[in-house]
Amino acid sequence: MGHDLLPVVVLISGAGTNLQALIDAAQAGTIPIRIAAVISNRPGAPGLARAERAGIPVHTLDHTAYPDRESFDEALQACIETYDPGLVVLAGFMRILTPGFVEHFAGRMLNIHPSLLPDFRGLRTHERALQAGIREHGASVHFVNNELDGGPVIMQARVPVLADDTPERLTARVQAREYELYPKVVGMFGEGRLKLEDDQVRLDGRPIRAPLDLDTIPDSPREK
Ligand code: NHR
Ligand code: GAR
Repeated sequence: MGHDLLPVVVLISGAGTNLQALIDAAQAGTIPIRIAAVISNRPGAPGLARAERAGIPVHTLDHTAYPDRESFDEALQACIETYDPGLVVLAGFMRILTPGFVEHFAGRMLNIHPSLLPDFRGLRTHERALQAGIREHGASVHFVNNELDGGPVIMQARVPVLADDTPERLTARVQAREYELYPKVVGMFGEGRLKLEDDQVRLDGRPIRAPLDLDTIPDSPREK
């Protein structure tokens, strides 16, 4: 116990509150990972200070300094590779990644998306969910592939939409669950329990036939 920590590189663009949840879980020893580095595409992203405070190396690769997406992604890949991570985690990372980059990290790159996928891919999900009048919303963690927000979903957290909701209140309700959801999935990946094989998510070697639900996760085999 406490050994064999999976090196993880986290990509951010903003506040880094999901990064903070991962830092806290790693520091508490509740998930077997080590955050090897944090990289932001936005100079001055508040999440960078969270990493620095935790003693984690940080890098800023400003996408506006690159002539095209391919050259940005090549630089990003080179920076990530210096840490030889077993997992790349997108945590509020706002740049669409090119096919070459995605293929390089296939099966070892996760994203958290603020909706119950496949509903509301893309941006401004909370606003769109309210406009659609749905009763239930949430967040999803998925393996990243070249279908934007369309990679195989691993686990979801559900929240109710309330009658008098505003986008702000709904966002806060979803994000509170994200801070449980993302460390849970990253921890399971770190334990070697999650794999992607032929576009199929496997938990403990068995294909999952639907996304897992944070509130009803099966026990790990050794706990049975
Ligand atoms: N890249 C690939 N290839 N596949 C995915 O599933 C990805 C991805 C990169 C990021 C996160 C995603 C989300 O959870 C993500 C998933 C940014 C945009 C976007 O439109 C869309 C989806 C996501 C992140 N970005 C604009 C762009 O031109 C810039 C928007 C901005 O800077 O505010 O890259 O929602
Ligand atoms: C999170 O709610 C995440 O789900 C969402 O942005 C927020 C990032 O917050 N991600 C996306 O919208 C990806 N396009 P954070 O920087 O405080 O973790």
